[in-house]
Amino acid sequence: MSNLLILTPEQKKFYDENGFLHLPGFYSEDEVRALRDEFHTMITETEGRPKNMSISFMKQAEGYEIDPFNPKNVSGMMDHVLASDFWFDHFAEPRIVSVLVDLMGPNIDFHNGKVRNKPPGFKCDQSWHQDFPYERHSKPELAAALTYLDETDFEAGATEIVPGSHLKGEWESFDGTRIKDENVEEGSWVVCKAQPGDVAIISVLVVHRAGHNYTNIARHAIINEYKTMETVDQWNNRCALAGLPLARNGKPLWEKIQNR
Ligand SMILES: O=C(O)CCC(=O)C(=O)O
Repeated sequence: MSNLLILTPEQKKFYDENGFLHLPGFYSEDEVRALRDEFHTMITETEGRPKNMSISFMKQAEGYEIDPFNPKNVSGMMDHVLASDFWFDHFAEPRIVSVLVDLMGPNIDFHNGKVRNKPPGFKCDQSWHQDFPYERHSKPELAAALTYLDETDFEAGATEIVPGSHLKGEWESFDGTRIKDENVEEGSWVVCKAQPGDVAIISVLVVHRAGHNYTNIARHAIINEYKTMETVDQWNNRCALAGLPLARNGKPLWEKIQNR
């Protein structure tokens, strides 16, 4: 009998072997509508937000239009979880926390949350990387949950992932974080083609990169990261709500604030 809360044994095995797990349609159509509505409000009403919710805007790329869903061309936000109860519920809600319990163990804490958009013409210069050197802990027991709000295919900035790369530990980098293209074998990666409401969980050790967006439609995603209670921060994580306990002994701790 499986002790998993929400995932199938096959999904858990896939994650253990590949270092990521794509969960198509994790959010229902109604939930995606609510996510997109709230997201639109967050990226258009950017004034008067908490000071440590930092917001980045991308200059309109030459030859590309502005997507009316993202009229200010917001490319990123750190600590969007401070924006409203809705975004607290999004990272803390039992279903997503249950996924992390199934993948990482019974005691889960929040690590940090951000918005990661790819406006039309977005070029990713971050290259192949593992998240671990950016957020070092005593053990690599962290994972990111990417919630996609748009159809995101190869030419639209899809996330690219090297399956199984987490099993080789830390890869050599040329600047402390980024991995040279030639160290990633041609054809060894997969393109995570996503639909609105899909979630991808990626291990902190899996090699991945964000693609470029060659379309006139902006691509929007939320990236919430989680850690085990047992791994200790060595990065000096000052992100909002870092370390907040989310599950203990295999039980998610928070109900939706908005249902109360
Ligand atoms: O935006 C993406 O597709 C990937 C994000 C990423 O590489 C990261 O945040 O480390």
